[in-house]
Amino acid sequence: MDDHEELAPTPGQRAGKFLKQKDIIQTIALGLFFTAVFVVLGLWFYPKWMPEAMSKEMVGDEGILKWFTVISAPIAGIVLAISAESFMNRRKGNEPATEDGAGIKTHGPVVLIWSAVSGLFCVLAIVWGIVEMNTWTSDALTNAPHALVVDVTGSQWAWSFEYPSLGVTSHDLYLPVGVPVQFNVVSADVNHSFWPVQLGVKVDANRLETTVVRTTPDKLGHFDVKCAELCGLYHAYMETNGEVVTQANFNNWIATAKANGGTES
Ligand SMILES: [Cu+2]
Repeated sequence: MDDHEELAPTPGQRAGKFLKQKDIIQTIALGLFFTAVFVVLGLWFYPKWMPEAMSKEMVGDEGILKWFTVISAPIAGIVLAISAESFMNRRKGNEPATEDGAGIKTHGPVVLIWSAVSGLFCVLAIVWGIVEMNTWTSDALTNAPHALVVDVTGSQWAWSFEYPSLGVTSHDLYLPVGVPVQFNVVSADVNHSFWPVQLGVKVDANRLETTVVRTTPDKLGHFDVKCAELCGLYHAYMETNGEVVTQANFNNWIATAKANGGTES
């Protein structure tokens, strides 16, 4: 007769047993592998495909994209690992299953950890966003008195730019390098979204409501101006040319536009 009672396994023993299973070891290994792949993609590969940063705002935007790829890598990694492991252990052949597999049960601690981690990411995203936005706002306010004002109007399906202090209107967006710029964005018809890509700015263009957004281009060269809000049939073609030029070239451009009666296409 056995007179000592069988003790229930401790949480440590249960975890040890769980981690010794072949499919669990494989899943963890795959998870680490996929995580490493996503980290490499986030830090090395994606940045090569990102548009050139031509303002501090764009450098900030790209930094956020990069780091969010990295911190979400383990989540994508583990989800992909579980999918891959399930796929590798799928039933093969034509014979139907003779019995059901083990049922999936709710596991309190896992639900708790998963919710806490997801919640933490959301809080991190919100705090990061608020800090970035505050930095931009205080920079913008410092720059506001000597900013070049450009009134941006979106319409189906073109952008037009008016420089009220200079008496010039254009369909191309010319900006002098190193000069803070304030865009007053509005729409003449439906909702559009003003997106000078390389300047790291994207803001909705609404009818009857002006939205102000600011940046300072710090690199010479071409940038793309697009519409980022589905606005009708030719939305995809609603893009135009942007140029960051030297102050001298900007002055020449303005002078030429004025000589042409204040409009430059
Ligand atoms: Cu559009």
